[in-house]
Amino acid sequence: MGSSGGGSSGTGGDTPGSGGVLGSGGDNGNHAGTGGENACASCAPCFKCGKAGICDLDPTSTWKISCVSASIAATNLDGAAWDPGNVPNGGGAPDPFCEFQIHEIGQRDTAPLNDTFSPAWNEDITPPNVKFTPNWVMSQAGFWSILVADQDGMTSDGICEVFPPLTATNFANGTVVFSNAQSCTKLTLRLTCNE
Ligand SMILES: [Ca+2]
Repeated sequence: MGSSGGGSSGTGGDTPGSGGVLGSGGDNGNHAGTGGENACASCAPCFKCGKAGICDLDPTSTWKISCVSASIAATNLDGAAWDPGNVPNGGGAPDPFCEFQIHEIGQRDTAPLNDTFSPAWNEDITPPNVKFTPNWVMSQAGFWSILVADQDGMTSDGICEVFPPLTATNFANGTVVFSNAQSCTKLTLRLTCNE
């Protein structure tokens, strides 16, 4: 579509309009306006051209969430070693795993890593059976959490749990870092466009 009687003519459009041409940088003609003022440069996957001509988060796009890494305090909140010396993988350091959990939908865990205070999982923990979109995860704030726990055979000891209300800025940045949450001195998550 061309701008009708448009103000300043842009350049770079590929479709002549009546009385004008598409605005500069209009992507496939979708954002041609008078003078091209609403034109975006091409937007990255999971983002779309917003009103101000800036690429905004597409709230219906599909993402995945990964647990990247954590730094864990030397002892638990009671000041005790995570693992006593006489258990499998004992000797003080925990065997941490990271989990996305949400009420009534389920959970998804990383594998536990043996005997480490600085686990680097880099594993996808996107919850099962849902389309993980910004709209969905923002609507579920408070109902889901990220849990880091020490695997102790049939049971586990909590290390930290966070209930982040993710924001558009978090998605734009990609990396989400928590500091000093219970016994996690640091916990890093990553949001990745999955389209
Ligand atoms: Ca353990």
